[in-house]
Amino acid sequence: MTTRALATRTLPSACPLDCPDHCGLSVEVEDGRVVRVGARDEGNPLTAGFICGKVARFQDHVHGPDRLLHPAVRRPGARKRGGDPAAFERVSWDQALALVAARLDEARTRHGGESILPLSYGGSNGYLTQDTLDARLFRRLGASRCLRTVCAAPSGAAATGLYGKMPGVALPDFEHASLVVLWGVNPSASGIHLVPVLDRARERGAKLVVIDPRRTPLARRAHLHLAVRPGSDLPLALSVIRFLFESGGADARFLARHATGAGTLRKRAEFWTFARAARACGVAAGEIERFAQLYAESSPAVVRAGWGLERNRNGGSAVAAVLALPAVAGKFGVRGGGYTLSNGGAWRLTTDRAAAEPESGARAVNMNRVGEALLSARDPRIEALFVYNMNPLATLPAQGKVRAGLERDDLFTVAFDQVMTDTARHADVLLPATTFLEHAELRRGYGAMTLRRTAPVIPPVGEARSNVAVFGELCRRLGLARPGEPETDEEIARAILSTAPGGRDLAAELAASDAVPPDCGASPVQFADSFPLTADGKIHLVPEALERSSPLGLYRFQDDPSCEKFPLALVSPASSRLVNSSLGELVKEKAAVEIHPADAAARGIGQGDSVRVFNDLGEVHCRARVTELVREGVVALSKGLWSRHTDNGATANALCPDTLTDLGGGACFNDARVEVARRG
Ligand SMILES: Nc1nc2c(c(=O)[nH]1)N[C@H]1C(S)=C(S)[C@@H](COP(=O)(O)OP(=O)(O)OC[C@H]3O[C@@H](n4cnc5c(=O)[nH]c(N)nc54)[C@H](O)[C@@H]3O)O[C@H]1N2
Ligand SMILES: Nc1nc2c(c(=O)[nH]1)N[C@H]1C(S)=C(S)[C@@H](COP(=O)(O)OP(=O)(O)OC[C@H]3O[C@@H](n4cnc5c(=O)[nH]c(N)nc54)[C@H](O)[C@@H]3O)O[C@H]1N2
Ligand SMILES: [Mo]
Repeated sequence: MTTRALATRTLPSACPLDCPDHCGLSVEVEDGRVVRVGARDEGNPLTAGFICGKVARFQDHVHGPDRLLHPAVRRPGARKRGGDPAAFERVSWDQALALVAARLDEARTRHGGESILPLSYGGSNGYLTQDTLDARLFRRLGASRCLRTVCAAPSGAAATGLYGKMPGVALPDFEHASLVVLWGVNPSASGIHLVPVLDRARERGAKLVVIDPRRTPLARRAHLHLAVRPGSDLPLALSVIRFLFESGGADARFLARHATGAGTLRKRAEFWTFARAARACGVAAGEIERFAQLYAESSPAVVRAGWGLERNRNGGSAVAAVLALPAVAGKFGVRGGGYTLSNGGAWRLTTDRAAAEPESGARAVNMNRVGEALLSARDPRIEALFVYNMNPLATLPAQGKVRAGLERDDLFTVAFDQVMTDTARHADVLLPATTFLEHAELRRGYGAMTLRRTAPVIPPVGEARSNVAVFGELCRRLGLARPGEPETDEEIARAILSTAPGGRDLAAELAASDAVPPDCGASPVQFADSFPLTADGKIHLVPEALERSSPLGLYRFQDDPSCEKFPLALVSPASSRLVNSSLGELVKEKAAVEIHPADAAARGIGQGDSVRVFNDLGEVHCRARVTELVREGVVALSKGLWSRHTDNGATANALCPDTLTDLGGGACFNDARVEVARRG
């Protein structure tokens, strides 16, 4: 037998997964298969040189045994309970789409469009894969509107209210800072390209402060680590604001010129002495004072706010207070000074023209309450659920309710995904989706300030189809397509790019260049190159809209929900193995809950013991990892785990309440309060 050397081709791509970094990728392809994914240096200096361990094995996701290769339908009579992955039989695309179209049409005719609920979030952050033809389909059907609040809703509300989502300090510019504050963010897992930048800053003498209940890898190297209790960032930030005003560290001239609401903010912060903040946060008052002084005296000082601080009852006000810090202290106007949250707002592109259909006035369903919505009888009841770009059973709060909803045998569920997820196992119809290596994409980073277009590097695996193809076809089958509307990837991309303000021809720029920067440039200095995008160009420290929508008013602290029965706070942060729940099929090891030695000892729990983590919502059976990496009173279990990763199939989300954040209707994952006990 002769072996033929296969030609290897190296093709460019870019990662659209939900991560700030937006890596350029170099993909090696052999015989239509991806064999290696590595870094590509052009276009985004932030990510040059290396990529994360997850995407470095993306070929195992693309060509792995869990990949959905063809459409399938639930066998007649096969119940949903238990989510048996063998309950499906293969059908053709024509059969699958005919069935989906018929059932959507039937739900609409018999119960009204609102009986249909599309459910999607950030599986791909690409512009083409969300809010384009899917929006056209569901808006024209009059379907219930899904509020995408599972992440960034409180942060987004705060950032919009205070600054109109002003672009932040570019991540490579952190190198110029003399103080970096990592607030509720763990770049070592969730955006790894910031780590070498921080190393360089430290080599130049920069100080690092980390505010996190866990001793993250960067907290271990920090000059100061404030291991706050989850949900207590608001008092912490307010105590620093109070200090700045009282000690002369507030920049009165800057505030007078660029901000409104400083007086009200000052009043609301007055109560928060270091001693009071220390009690709320569970850290020493002296440590808080050290931080406040360091912040007051350092410039350039940059705060990297993450998403860990938003996922609780005080999340919106906490983010607002943290973002107010650089305004109060006058930290803007120098390279490496200011704040960074999401830079997604640097791109003022919308998908409206691609959808070609205005948002409908149909009822809104907050995705954090989807379990509740699926189980409630409210009029009309949800009869058809269409899940795409999301794995809600693994990622939404109140997992018990979500599971019970998905187990409804009278609910018609479509799961459109790349692999057999926990959610997909409960579907009536499975539709196989392409990955970004198999379809065209257009994406901006939300950390890196770059926009890129990518072409597929391999043909679709099996019979997988792209979101654009599937939603376009469903529009046609349901008689909802209209001639002349954008339909192809190219037409949709052009429609989106044409929404660029200021008459920029982004399509032409992207044709000529690998990656293009936003209007403010790829490394703007705040208050030199980028200014608040609020209506009057000012910072609104107490925006009226936020004041009205927070339950107690902005910057008012709500106490910790722990109780005697459930004294431990459970946090469920990003892990370096998964992107949310994506790639979970590649993780073979079982999960462990991290618990502090003192908390473990008090419960007779030893290293590696089988434990039960529980509260009134549910319980998770897994191993214990006894470690000082979590503070006392806090336990940690990664987000995004699949049912296969625990002994009883439930994950952290089974313990997370479906209460909502003070702003934006966001998820309160880190308000989960639990007890842990040894099993067996
Ligand atoms: N590898 C990997 N990268 C990812 C993701 C992933 O799943 N895996 N997810 C992506 C997405 S969607 C997002 S939103 C980002 C999220 O990434 P990050 O912004 O880093 O957010 P989290 O991982 O949720 O939490 C960050 C840190 O906040 C801490 N924390 C928890 N509660 C609190 C609190 O109340 N106050 C403070 N100060 N800290 C708290 C946690 O211990 C954790 O170390 O990462 C993105 N990048
Ligand atoms: N306990 C706990 N849970 C959390 C969090 C937490 O802090 N704690 N954080 C949350 C956060 S930050 C977020 S952002 C959410 C995210 O939650 P999800 O949006 O559910 O994100 P993923 O788990 O990555 O699931 C995305 C799915 O979309 C699929 N997909 C990817 N690309 C495409 C495509 O082009 N077409 C189609 N049809 N499908 C595609 C992927 O295969 C994957 O199964 O999870 C949240 N869940
Ligand atoms: Mo997220």
